[in-house]
Amino acid sequence: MTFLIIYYMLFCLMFFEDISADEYPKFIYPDVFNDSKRDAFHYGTFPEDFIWSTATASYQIEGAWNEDGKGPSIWDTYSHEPGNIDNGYTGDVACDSYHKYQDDIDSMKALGLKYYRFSLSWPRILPNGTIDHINQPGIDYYNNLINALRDAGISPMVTLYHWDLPQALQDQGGWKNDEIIGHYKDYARLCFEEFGDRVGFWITFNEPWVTTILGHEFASMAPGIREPGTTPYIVAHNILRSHAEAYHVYDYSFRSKQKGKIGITLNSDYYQAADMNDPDTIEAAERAQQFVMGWFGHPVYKNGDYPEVMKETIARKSTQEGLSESRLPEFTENEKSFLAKTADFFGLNCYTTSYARSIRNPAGPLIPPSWSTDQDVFSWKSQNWPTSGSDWLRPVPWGVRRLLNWIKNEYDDPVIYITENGISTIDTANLHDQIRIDYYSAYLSEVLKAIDIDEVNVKGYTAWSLMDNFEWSRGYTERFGLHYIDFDSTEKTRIPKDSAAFYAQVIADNGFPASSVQSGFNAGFRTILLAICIVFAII
Ligand code: PNW
Repeated sequence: MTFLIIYYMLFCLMFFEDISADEYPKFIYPDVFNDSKRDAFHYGTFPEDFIWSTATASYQIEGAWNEDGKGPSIWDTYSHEPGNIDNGYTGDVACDSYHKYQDDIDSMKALGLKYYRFSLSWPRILPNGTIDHINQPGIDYYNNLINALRDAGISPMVTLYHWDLPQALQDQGGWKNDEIIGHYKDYARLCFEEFGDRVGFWITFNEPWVTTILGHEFASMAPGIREPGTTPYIVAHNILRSHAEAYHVYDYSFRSKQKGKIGITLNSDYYQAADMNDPDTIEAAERAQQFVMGWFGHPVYKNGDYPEVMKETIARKSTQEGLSESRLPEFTENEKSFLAKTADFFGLNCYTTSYARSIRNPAGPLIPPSWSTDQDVFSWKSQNWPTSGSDWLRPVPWGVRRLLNWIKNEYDDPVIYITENGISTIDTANLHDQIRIDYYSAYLSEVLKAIDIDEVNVKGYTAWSLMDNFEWSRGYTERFGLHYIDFDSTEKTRIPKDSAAFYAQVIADNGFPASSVQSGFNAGFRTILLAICIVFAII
């Protein structure tokens, strides 16, 4: 009789386990995002040929800022200026990847990665920015890195410009001076010549919005210029024209032989209308999206020109300000056709979401004109959303799915590679980063919904970042890495966090196959129960 009771209890327990396994984990952030239609975790696998990658950038990891003939970049200058970076940190040594790139590759191998996104330091290759002087040790460094990656079975995705402009070019006006277009074109051609036989993916620019707005309006990034109103629009204009030059050089002189792809990486929050019943608010959210992503996306992926709403708004305000021309520069017809459709894929960096509503009483004449005020949009983040180590970043998983759909609809269904996604924690030696596992789980589940349900053409995903690194103005206080680094140590050992094991499993499984619904614990536990039941049954 006792046996029968125990047997029955065990049987019930097994059944109960089964149910709870099916339910788990339904919501990653159950207290905040628990709409079962919108937020339920989506199991499944990614397409067969899906690309899994991690990313870094030259200034954030390399160190060796003045070694082997490298010229200074605007980030060397900016970080050496007291007061610009938290705690006076610099990228002088950073992760020391200039010397320890093999350690980076070893950690990629442990993750099971087949792709790695990194950037080239322009002043390491061209110390004064121009091809008048090529720094051979710089070329050698990237050749060694690329060859070692390929030996490890890892394909490089190379960003030409991730913000570390040669200081010598900044001294001539940087992105404000349109002579930079020719220099960028020369630099790009040299990189295709030197490395293109082994590089399948080229990204011309990383996040031009950051260079233009954070670099030239807010001054919170190098070159630290605060000239709102016109300068950011000129900077963006020159970046776009440079992008088009690089695309055509590749297309005309290298594509047929090297058979790679070339695109650009744009960043944006998803802008959610704060009131979906108010047309004015919906319009404001769309306007914000156009001012951030459309600014660059519209010319490159549509018709070589800025979004209508930007052209119209900035022209109108410029007239009100008494200017004879719009602060937003115009492309000539030739430039438009040269710029339209200059990307083989859409590189997307997405981290977070904002609410948006329109500002009904736009800034008066006392407020100087700026990109920020041109939009007539107020945007903010809900205090209810989970937090991170960065004030600008709150996890909002459903936002990435909406942003992917926005891109699909706006730009005629392009191939999309997510070239960055990730979350920060504040500086800590704690390797148990459940916050990062939650973030990646939730975001990847939404990306998979976009692929499976919405048929968005997402072909790859890149985690930012392979390892903790120099987080720009925040120095080493904010950490995005799958690997922890003690920046006070000379070894700078790359130590995997829990999120590294998690990401390795996602890569190995190519997603979240339904069988992984049952955690290892549950599956093991149920096997033992089953065995005991059988023994009891025999008795
Ligand atoms: C990206 N924002 O930058 C960059 O591509 C990386 O180099 C960087 O480390 C990573 O994201 C994390 O910050 C951003 O304020 C910096 O909205 C700031 C913002 C967005 C992206």
